[in-house]
Amino acid sequence: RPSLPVGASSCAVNKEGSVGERENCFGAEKVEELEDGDEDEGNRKKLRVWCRRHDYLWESGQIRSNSGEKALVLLPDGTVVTVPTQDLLPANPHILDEVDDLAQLSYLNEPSVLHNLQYRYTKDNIYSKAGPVLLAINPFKSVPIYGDDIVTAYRKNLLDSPHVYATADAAYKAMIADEVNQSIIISGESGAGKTETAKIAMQYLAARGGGGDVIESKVLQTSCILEAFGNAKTAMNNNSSRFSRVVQLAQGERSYHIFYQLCSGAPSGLRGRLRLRGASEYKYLNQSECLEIPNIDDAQKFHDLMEALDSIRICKEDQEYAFEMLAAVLWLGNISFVVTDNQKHIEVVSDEAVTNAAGLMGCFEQDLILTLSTRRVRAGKDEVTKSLTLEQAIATRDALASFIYVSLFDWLVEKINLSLSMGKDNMGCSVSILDMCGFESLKKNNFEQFCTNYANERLQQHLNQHLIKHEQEEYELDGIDWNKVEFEDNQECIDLFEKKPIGLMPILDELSNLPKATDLTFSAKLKHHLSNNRCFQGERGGTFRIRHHAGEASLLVVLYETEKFLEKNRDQVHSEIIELYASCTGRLPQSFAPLLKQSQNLDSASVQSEMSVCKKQSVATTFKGQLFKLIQHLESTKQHFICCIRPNNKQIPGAFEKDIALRQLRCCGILQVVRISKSGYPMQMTHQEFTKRYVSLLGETKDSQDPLSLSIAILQKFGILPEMYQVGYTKLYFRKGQIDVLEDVRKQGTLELQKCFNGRHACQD
Ligand code: AD9
Ligand code: MG
Repeated sequence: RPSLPVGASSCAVNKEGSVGERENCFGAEKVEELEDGDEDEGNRKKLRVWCRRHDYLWESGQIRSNSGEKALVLLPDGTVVTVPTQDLLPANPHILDEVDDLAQLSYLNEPSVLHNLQYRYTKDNIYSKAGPVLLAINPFKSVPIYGDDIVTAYRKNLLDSPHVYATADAAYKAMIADEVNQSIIISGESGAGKTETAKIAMQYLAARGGGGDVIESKVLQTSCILEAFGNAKTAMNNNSSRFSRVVQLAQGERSYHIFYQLCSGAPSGLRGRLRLRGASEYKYLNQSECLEIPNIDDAQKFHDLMEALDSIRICKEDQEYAFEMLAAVLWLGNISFVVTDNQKHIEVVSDEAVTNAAGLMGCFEQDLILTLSTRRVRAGKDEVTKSLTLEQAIATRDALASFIYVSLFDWLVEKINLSLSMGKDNMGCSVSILDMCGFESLKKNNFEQFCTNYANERLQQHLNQHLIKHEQEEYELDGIDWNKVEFEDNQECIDLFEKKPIGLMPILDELSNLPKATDLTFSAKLKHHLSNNRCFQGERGGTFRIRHHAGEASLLVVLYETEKFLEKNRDQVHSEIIELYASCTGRLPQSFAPLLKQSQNLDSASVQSEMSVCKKQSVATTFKGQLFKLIQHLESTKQHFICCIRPNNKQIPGAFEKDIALRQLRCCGILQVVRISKSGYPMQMTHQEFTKRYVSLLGETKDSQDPLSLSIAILQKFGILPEMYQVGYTKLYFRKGQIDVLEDVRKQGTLELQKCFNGRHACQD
């Protein structure tokens, strides 16, 4: 029987799955007292192990001999290598290669988990369970595991292998049974598959709960519309859920799909009315030298979009108004300026861009020109008109374009919600699906990535707290026996963003309020105040780095450039822009009257001496507030988790790169989640809840009996083994599947089952 010495403080997860004392990161297990019945060579048993060859590369092998500190290992290619024993980890027998829940692995360590997931992935088993979490590994190709037949199979419990359908089904059933709102939280980096997963979940819920084809198809069509207006091609994902990219694009990326779809798909009548050209003729679209996405037909997509808009009953007139606004945005981008008077003044070049933009918006050309080139300024009691600098004029033009796009998007969402709720009573319970823009680390990262990555840190913290921290804290507080699973959470990184007064966001807001502050003074201030922070590294020349998903295992160092951080965070909308938009005769501007009014009220309270701008909360602070509300909502629901993994950075099928997958698994603390699930108690009820639910199964009871003794009596009567549950101060904690038998008896309540059970009980006795 081979045995290897172990480090002083180590201990292992044994084959029964009990957890040792020290497991603070992946791979804390050591090869110890292992016996492998899987392979037999005569009488000599060979121990299957993983041996670390490079940082992430683990190779499988068999131990030939070991001398304590080192072992001779036979590799699959026939070579025998000497490996220090600290670089060895136990491997699972082959029979476990394909288990669909990582909790079923005997040995839970990095290489074993990766091996299992990769093995399954190569067989197109893209879904696996990690305890309570569904892991979804992006196949980057179509896999035949969706559609009506499979929906039906899950609905009828004919299939129960891990699947988004299974998760959606669990949420749906729990909503009906418990009358509690549910949520499905989908996390993962950019391109990991969140939006696709959300659509698959919607497809299932629409089929189950729609009550008719109409609502089902409407719900599904909304994705097509929201993606056209809210998704864009990025370096990481050709269909990335993004925000704020109307006026500036990084090289190789695209603006929102809808612009390209409109340019290539609009029928000739519409083209004429919108004075539309090809995408390559618009500056907002041609600046990034990327107009097309391989294998995507924008014209066809436009056709699909029109069908989707029809199906959710957005009338043709409204559709046309929306397209007018899109064309107005594109023409605005083509408006240019000339500098006159020794660089002091600018003038708007009077060309077709101005004419077309004004025409489409429904305002006078002269009004548009004035808004883009001048500003009213207070001088004492009087108001004078001042010419803008070139930089200010460009910023005003871009702000107007962004403002129109945001208004359009909000209008669209409102229309969709109206259409979906039509004639329906919305008082019932709900299943919410959370899909948001995923973590990004590009060559150049800016304010957008800053906000997106912050949101992902917050969501990650929520997941960690829910799945790792709270669960264990509860066990401890309720006084049950528990070996703690250690986990280094990302609080440090969250603090770096939020901590007042010297976190990234408070400093950003402070400088955004100072008219003279620049992106360079911002980065200098960050460097000055945050140099000692483990997650931060200030640099020269307006850049800084953040170590995301903080922790020793963190590999995610992202470089941010502060250029335009302050401007984007301020997102100033001058009162002239709002006035101009409100004066437009277009239907869309008109339907924004309430929003505009609100902005103007804010504005009148804050006319500044230099320029009149709408003083409002900064973008980062507003975003943070929305995020908090979102998390609060999630906490008020029963939560289901799906973690999407991107197996490679090239968006190609069949390539499972272990280091890339591993980093994402580490960030989500997947191994810790599985460990807790394996040795934890997924089913919990207070003594009172338990008694209320099952006391009738006892037959006669005495009034004087308290909930705890009643609970124990029920457990004993039904033969639930003591090692399968624990009694806390307030709750009872059950291992997986332990109360199923009680549920069966309770549900069916038949004498026969009771008799049958009594028989089994007698047998056990
Ligand atoms: V982002 O944070 O919005 O940038 P997501 O949403 O995580 O990102 P998305 O769902 O858009 O990623 O998936 C990226 C691409 O992967 C899709 O366009 C599909 O080509 C591919 N994908 C993802 N999931 C599946 C799937 N279950 N089946 C087939 C998939 N292809
Ligand atoms: Mg997405």
